[in-house]
Amino acid sequence: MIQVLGRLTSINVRKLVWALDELGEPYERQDWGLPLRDPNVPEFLALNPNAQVPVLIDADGTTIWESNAILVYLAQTRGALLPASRGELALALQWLGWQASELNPAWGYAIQALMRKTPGYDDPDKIAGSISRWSSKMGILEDELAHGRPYIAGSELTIADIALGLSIHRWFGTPFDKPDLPATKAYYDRLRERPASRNSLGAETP
Ligand SMILES: N[C@@H](CCC(=O)N[C@@H](CS)C(=O)NCC(=O)O)C(=O)O
Repeated sequence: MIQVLGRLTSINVRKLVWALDELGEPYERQDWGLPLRDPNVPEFLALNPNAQVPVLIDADGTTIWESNAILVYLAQTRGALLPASRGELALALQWLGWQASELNPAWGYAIQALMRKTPGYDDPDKIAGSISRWSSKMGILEDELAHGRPYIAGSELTIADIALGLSIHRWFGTPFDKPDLPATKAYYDRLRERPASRNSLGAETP
């Protein structure tokens, strides 16, 4: 059976859980990651030298880290959650890459300050700067979603929607004054209606 290594409080682990639930694939999950189980041990580092979760071990022993690469692997090996047309496939991969390289880095300081309440993250200018960068990226997503397609790459859910959905869950779950993003809210509600998203978008930790 597929093994998922990573705590469910991790946004990146929840990507895999959601994708596997969409695929109807049974899996076992182990609670690796701080504070539950320190990944800085030889047993874990042999699987992922970055000491980060998630790691996926497929039934045939194939072992992968990097959550978005794992999403692509699951979609390709199971023949689902990626569009068949080249144009839509490119769009899905575009938004998948954007989620990791543009959107997520924007919230770094704000999440430490407002969600995790990490000591030392209390500089009002830095909090405001992070919120401003985060809001600006969310504005890009809002403009795209305002075009009216039900999912980011077309009419069907793809792995890009899973990655974006988790980032949006974090946006709505973090306490600060937010600009109104009606298309994003409608998209988020659509994603939350999917039974397979419950274990991921239903999580209290944004
Ligand atoms: N780029 C990596 C980032 C992974 C990552 O940042 N994982 C965090 C949790 S979200 C982690 O492992 N933190 C250390 C820990 O939990 O012990 C991915 O997308 O898989």
